[in-house]
Amino acid sequence: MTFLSIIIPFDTVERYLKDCLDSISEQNIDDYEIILVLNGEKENVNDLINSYDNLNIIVKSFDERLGVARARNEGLKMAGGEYVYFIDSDDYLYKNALEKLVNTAKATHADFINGERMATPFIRERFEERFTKKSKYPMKKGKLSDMEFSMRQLVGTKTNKKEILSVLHSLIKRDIIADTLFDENDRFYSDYFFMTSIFPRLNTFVGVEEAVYAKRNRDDPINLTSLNQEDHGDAFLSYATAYRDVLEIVNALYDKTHDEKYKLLKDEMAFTFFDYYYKVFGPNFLYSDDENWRGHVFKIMQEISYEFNMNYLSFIQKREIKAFQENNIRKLTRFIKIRVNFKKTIRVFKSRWRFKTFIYFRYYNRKPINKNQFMFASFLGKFYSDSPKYLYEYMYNKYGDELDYVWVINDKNVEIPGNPKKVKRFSLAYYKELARSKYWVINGRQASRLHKRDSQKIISTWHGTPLKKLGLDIGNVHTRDPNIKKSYIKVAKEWDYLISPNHYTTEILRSCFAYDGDILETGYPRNDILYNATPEQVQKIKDDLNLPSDKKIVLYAPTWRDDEYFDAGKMHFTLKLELDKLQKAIGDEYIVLVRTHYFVADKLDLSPYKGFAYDVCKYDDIAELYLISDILITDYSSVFFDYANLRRPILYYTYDLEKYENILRGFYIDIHSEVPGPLLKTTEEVIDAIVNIEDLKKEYADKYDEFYERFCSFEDGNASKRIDDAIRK
Ligand code: C2G
Repeated sequence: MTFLSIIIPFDTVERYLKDCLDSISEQNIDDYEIILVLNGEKENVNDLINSYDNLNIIVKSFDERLGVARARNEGLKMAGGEYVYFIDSDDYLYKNALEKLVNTAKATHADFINGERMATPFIRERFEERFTKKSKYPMKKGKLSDMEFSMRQLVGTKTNKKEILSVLHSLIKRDIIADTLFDENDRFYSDYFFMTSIFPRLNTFVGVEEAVYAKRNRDDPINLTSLNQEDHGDAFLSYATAYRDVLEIVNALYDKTHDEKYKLLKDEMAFTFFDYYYKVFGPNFLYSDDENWRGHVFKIMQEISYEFNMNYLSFIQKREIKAFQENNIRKLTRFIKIRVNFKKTIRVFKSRWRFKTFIYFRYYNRKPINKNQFMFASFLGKFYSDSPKYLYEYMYNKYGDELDYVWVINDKNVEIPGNPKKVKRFSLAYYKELARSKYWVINGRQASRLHKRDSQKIISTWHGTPLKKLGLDIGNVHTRDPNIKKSYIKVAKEWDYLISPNHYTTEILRSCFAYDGDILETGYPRNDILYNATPEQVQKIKDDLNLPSDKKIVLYAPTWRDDEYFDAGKMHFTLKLELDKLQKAIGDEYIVLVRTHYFVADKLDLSPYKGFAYDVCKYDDIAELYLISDILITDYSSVFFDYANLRRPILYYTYDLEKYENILRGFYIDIHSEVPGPLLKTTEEVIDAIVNIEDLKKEYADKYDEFYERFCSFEDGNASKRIDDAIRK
């Protein structure tokens, strides 16, 4: 008899399945079968599966989409192992995680063996890297018994509170499961009822330390929605309701059997739930004015409140829980208010940004506004560049000292004509100037915690004609903030003018930010220079950069990848363009300027290509780089829409097109047929294109004209003037 059956339901996202299978193949286990249930018609996945000839995979395919419960049931029907183990195809295991469970099973023959599940927004490599650094993970057993440790993980860990009784990452004896199945009608909570059904039959529990399962945050293709992403109020209600129902089942089991394990489980569940209520939903209760919702929550909380073990609670917490039991909403609200305000006050003094925000709202925002003051910021204060730069220069030339100007710039040594006041983003001076500037000119989203005052105006220039999906149009946003989409809407509501370079962008901006304010279809100030620059100016840019004058210039400006995330606003980037080959092939005639996206935090080492490849990542203004270059290589970055104003050749180095298009973002236009240059997959193809650039120009001439007409025809070097006319009217 096989020892272990691993059941994996697969719906979409092959790359995730690859992570999953890779992580299993790194476990040192034998005597197992992997039952992979393919949910719907899959073409490429077979190649992937076939590449694992070291794994014993049994594939069961279905033509229709089954849903996770049905897929697991199909797997269960085939599972012949002594133990069954469930893992989702988009999750993966930390090293040795399953191996540890299996070894424990072999040593103890326990009915139920589990390890810790951790939610993670990271791609696999980053997770491991981060996990290794953070000593506080995984859970430590401390004084807990095997059973307590196992129960705690069964109910939810500190990083993964909203999972009740998950079936994931546990070895369960096959004969105990017998013919129990998942409820196929229950899309979200099928785990709970499966677990509570088999629970009475489980006698021995073992929790294994440092056996970690990485649960991929949010973009869960099988369960589709995660509680995290739903509306907070509804999420809480469904969560609380499920909790109450499961608690009821466990309670009934305890009443019937007086078996200690049910009491343990119940206490753990109530404890986890209380923690969640106290930190997240108590405060929500306070802020909600939806009486219906409050009524429901109150009722459910009242029922659950009797389950809390009061010995674990503090004096204040006990009184709050009693308020539920006494049916006293007013008293409850008062308690929550006191503790929430107390916590807020403490927090203000605990972190610098909170303190500054506090000063901003309470002090600076009550001072008069300077109606002649403009505050400009580009790319989070990282650069003096983009449309804010060109609008500023236009206004400064026209109005001089009649107006007051402030620039948000993190490096105060950056030279800015006209000597405006410079402030570092999020410094105290920044908040002060923000509060008194009548106009904010920004090229992205302002921080959502800042609100402009009624008479302030925000001119949002945005920063590019979108190719890749933006804001609300993105299926799954890869960040750690579950409410990011709400924040997009809230932030855009504060804008007074939004600048658009073409009709196409206008429509997208309306939908991706649900924006219904004024849109000025003026073209981009940042592109004015592409029409107005003199040959002397262009030469000066080259000279300032110390570039050889006898070589032609290729600018390589790729965008960032949502999954290469390692910290807020910081991304990894791996250079896939093989510069050595490029240098060999075109080095006599060309040099290459390499410029990564401003989110990318990795530093490039171009020293091996000295005299051929130049690092221009820190150069402020990419428009100036456009002006000096003869060819642009990009991928999915909006840079090519601007570059097309110069009518110079554009190549697309899209080595990861499939992933980017289908998994990470999706595009607004058909990149395969609508862009004015070739999509290239390898360095060799890039070289070939550059060598034959004259032929390519001819080949793409008509497409380029069409493209120019559609995306660049508003531009004529006067966008800044048009904006100034409109806002100063
Ligand atoms: N940029 C740059 N260097 C790069 C890439 C981008 O200086 N290597 C600048 C360009 O001005 C570009 C802008 O940043 O237009 C936006 O970059 P994108 O690569 O398009 O990515 P993103 O910041 O996600 O902007 O609607 C705009 C885009 O769709 C979203």
